[in-house]
Amino acid sequence: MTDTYDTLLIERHEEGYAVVTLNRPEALNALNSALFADLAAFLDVVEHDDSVRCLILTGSGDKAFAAGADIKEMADQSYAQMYKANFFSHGHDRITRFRKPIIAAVNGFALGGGCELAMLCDFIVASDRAKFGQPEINLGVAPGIGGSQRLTRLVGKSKAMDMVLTARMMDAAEAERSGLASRVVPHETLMEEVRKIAAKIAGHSPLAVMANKEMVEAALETTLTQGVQFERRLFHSLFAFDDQKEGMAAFVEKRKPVFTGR
Ligand code: CO8
Repeated sequence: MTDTYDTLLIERHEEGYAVVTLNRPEALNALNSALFADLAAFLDVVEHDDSVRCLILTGSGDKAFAAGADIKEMADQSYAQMYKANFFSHGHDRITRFRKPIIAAVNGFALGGGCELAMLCDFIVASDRAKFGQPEINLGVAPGIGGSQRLTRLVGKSKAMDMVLTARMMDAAEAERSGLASRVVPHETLMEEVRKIAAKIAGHSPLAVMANKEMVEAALETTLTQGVQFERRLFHSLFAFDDQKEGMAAFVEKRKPVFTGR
């Protein structure tokens, strides 16, 4: 397996996770079609690779996670070109179909498409230097990779309106306070902290991890009653797996469980 991409750096770790680094530092990791194609291709590769049970997504360099969609690539596009290519929908949809957890390690600017990409991940751990924003209005446009919807669900209407209409940036502390980031850590220890989180997730039963992710995702798409019913049925189904027997037996026997993903 080569794991070689023009726009991504891939690092696999024996604890069961991989670090995916957006690697266009000269453009503050701006997201272009090639990058989304690479990311979709890598997700295809690791979706069925049992040695990778969690991903970390981060940006190269010290300044940005991603400073947005690539403005230079978009600037001269016509409506017909955008419509025909269904611009960025493939990348967006591929990420939403990915069944293993993705942690966004936001190491600097996460603006426009960069903020949207971070929100497409399962949760965001921010460096204390991170800055989040949806500044598309400055360019005469608007969010286009789900930002108006996901930001509103995460931080509520008032803050989302404030962000998209004024283009102001949120710092890491406000992002955590508002529910956009799950944790803020010192910039210098961001990757160390996120690696620990990824290793912890990778150590759980991969089936239980998948089910937990699926349940929380359902909360955004269903009524409470439907969501609780979905959770209950999925909970019951976990009793079909060896990992449930092992997890509960290990607790009773006061030992560490050995999960096999079966
Ligand atoms: N696209 C392309 N290039 C970029 C981008 C970008 N989004 N952001 C930065 N760069 C490039 C700069 O052009 C510059 O390149 P060069 O050296 O060749 O001039 C290099 O990165 C460094 O950037 P700066 O010199 O500007 O660095 P500063 O530290 O001065 O500023 C900022 C950092 C504040 C992050 C600044 O770069 C900035 O404002 N960037 C643009 C932020 C932005 O507007 N993002 C939103 C983009 S639009 C978007 O994301 C829409 C998403 C929806 C797409 C939907 C499709 C369906």
